[in-house]
Amino acid sequence: MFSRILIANRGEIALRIIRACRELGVQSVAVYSEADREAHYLKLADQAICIGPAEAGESYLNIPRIISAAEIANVEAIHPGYGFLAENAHFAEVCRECKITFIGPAPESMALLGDKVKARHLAQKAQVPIAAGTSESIETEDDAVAAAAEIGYPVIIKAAAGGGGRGMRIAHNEMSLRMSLHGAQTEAAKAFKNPAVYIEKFLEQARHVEVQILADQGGNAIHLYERDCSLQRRYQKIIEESPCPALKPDVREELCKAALRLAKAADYVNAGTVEFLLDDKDKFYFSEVNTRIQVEHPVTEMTTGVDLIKWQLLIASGERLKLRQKDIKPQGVAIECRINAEDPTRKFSPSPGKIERFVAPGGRGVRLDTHTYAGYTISPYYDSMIGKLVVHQPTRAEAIAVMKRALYEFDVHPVKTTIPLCIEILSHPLYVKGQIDTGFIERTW
Ligand code: MV4
Repeated sequence: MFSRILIANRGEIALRIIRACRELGVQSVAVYSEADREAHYLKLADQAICIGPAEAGESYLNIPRIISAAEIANVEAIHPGYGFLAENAHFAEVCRECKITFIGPAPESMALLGDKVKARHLAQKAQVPIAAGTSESIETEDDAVAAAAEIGYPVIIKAAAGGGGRGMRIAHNEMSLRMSLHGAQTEAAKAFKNPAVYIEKFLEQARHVEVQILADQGGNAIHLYERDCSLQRRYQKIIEESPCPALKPDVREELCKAALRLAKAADYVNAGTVEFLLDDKDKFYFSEVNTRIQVEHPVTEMTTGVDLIKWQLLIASGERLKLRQKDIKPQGVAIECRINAEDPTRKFSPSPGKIERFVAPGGRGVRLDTHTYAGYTISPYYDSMIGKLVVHQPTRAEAIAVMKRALYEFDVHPVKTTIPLCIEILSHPLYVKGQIDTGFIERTW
């Protein structure tokens, strides 16, 4: 195992990784921007290094500054967390050149899976179903219209270098496709420095189901079953749960096996997530691979009892998975609510500022992952998530009841949060029945 690692991230995930390091006897080096100078989790790390101003481009996204901090602290490895540099294959390459272990996949598998057109080809090769769509990127309106005529409307335009919803456009007919193409290309160019887009059949009212996997450097890979992440708003997840309430046992086995075939075809090493869309006829289609630890990983930790961050460190340090597939026996139901500092009366715009009162919920089967507390000031520079509330109970009905109770207890003031929205969703009859899909939030609120 490593003796010292650097955490190239901030907030609750930095704290989550610091905690795992402490438990493993690994020294942790935190980095921070000037905006995060006062954060309490920095005191829990063995060392903390300022890497620049608040703007992410000059701190958490700045490769030379992160590498300099890693050199000064003499670390063996860097954990990127999620967001920022976590899926940047160039950063992983720079780490390799500097002889620092990147706690994640090889740059080659990140680059392969980061290109969604190549990832679709790989899925086909691995006999993983994909939605009808173009096999190459599309440049002109006429090519887009010809492709859509074959696929059938509605279609969805996706950025080849994208993911997570940015640069996506849905078109229900030729005119809207023609009108959307250029905007999607421009948005993709701006967000990902690559204008390439491709087109897929848009699956309406599908569920977003993702499979958690762990793969070691010796070619061993296991899955840790699925999470249902259908409840999203503008491609931001709000509530995630496991197991997916709609998945039949035989479909679940096929889905998880398909995820492993794809991971193996990509020579994947690390924790990872294979995303699928599941339609109302129990058919699933590969969507993308997330080559990082995800925000919602605690859902799977609760149902399987496996510490995913510890396994990321063990795998990166060269250890083999001692977990076998047959040892993974998910128990009960876990639900996660993301607590964002957002104002629902202002279209959920970020609501930064000082938290004056912070009374955290607790009790049986309740886990709160947060870096915040009374007196903490939420910075306007970074995303608005201030924590994740996760419950684990024997049944879904009990998990919903405990989550609602915990959300009622949770008192954050005067910053506005998504706590009331989460309570509303958990009280909705369709949510209670598990009848949710990717369009549910936008249709209902
Ligand atoms: C789709 C889709 C329907 N059909 N692809 C969104 C994030 C990215 N990871 C994949 N996403 C989707 N891809 C096809 N062919 C639906 C989504 C989707 C979604 C779409 C609209 C509104 C909310 C959504 C929430 C999750 C996924």
